Amino acid sequence: MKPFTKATLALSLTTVLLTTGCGGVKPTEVVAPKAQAAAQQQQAPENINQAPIPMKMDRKGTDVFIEMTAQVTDIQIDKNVTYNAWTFNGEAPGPLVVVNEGDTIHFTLKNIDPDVPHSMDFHAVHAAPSKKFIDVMPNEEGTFTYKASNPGVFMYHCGTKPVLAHIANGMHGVIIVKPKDGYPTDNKVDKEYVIIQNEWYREKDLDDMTNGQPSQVVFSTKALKDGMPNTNGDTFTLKEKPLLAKVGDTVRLYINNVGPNRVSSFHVVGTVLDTVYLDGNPKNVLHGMQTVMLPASGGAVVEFKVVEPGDYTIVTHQFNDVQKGAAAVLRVTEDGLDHGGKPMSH
Ligand SMILES: [Cu+2]
Repeated sequence: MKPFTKATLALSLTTVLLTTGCGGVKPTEVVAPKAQAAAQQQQAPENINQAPIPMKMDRKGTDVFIEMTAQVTDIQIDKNVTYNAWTFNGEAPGPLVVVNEGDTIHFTLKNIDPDVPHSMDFHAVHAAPSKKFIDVMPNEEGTFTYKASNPGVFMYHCGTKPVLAHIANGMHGVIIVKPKDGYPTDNKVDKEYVIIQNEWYREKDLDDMTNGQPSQVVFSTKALKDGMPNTNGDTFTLKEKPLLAKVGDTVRLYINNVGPNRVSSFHVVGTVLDTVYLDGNPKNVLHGMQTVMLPASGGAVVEFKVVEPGDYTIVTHQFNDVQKGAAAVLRVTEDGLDHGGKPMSH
């Protein structure tokens, strides 16, 4: 893949220099030594590939302790394309975070990327970004506390400047804040999955991210429970390994479009979205929607009944993005099991 261009390198290194002023965990560490050396030599840091470190999550009453790791890890995004991504925990999108409305989140970010500062911006919280979304320097960690007071399906992302580079390089994910009284339709739901849309540009090419078009637009799913599928954002996995449901099921999808740039026109071919909670808030309820628009970072909970066996394609109705990969298949069978066969695609 294409390495850093000189221009993007210069920008990202300038950023290292600029952002270090606004408060790392240990302000004495001003610039990552390797990045400084690279700046002097006008060379990009060498690609590294750090093995995924799982997210840690612990609960004591309504206090939730979450530890995530910013790391550089190769992610397969297309059949023959690997992206040397900036990630949370070696996944892109990052690991799914699920908390309850009213929880207090004690969030620790460990940054093992040896070259670049990273940070965490949770859209689910009220917090001063200049205090709680600040950069964590390479090989350091920072802990931040905030309350999850609003239910919903929210984006999280690295907020280090230039934010576009950090999100487009893979530092995005979803946090679900479960409503304290649940959703009015909870007892009707038989199956539930998470679907996330993101797009990929030329590797670490800030000019392409800023002025170009994505090379891939992709869907992924994240496990709500152990044993459920958990994928990175790629062009093929959710077409080749369909999500499953049974005839008569009401299916709920927690959806989010983490962008960074594209809008998603979320649509499930062959169904009407019977109930939609915009941004996943039970108060934002809509009925009978064909397509739900997800702005960059926007989320929703969508529910629909599947009445006939067959393959139902999940798309963004912006079909140029489907051409670039954005489709997944929901396979509906009489018994809810997969009996094989090539899924229908769009
Ligand atoms: Cu970052």
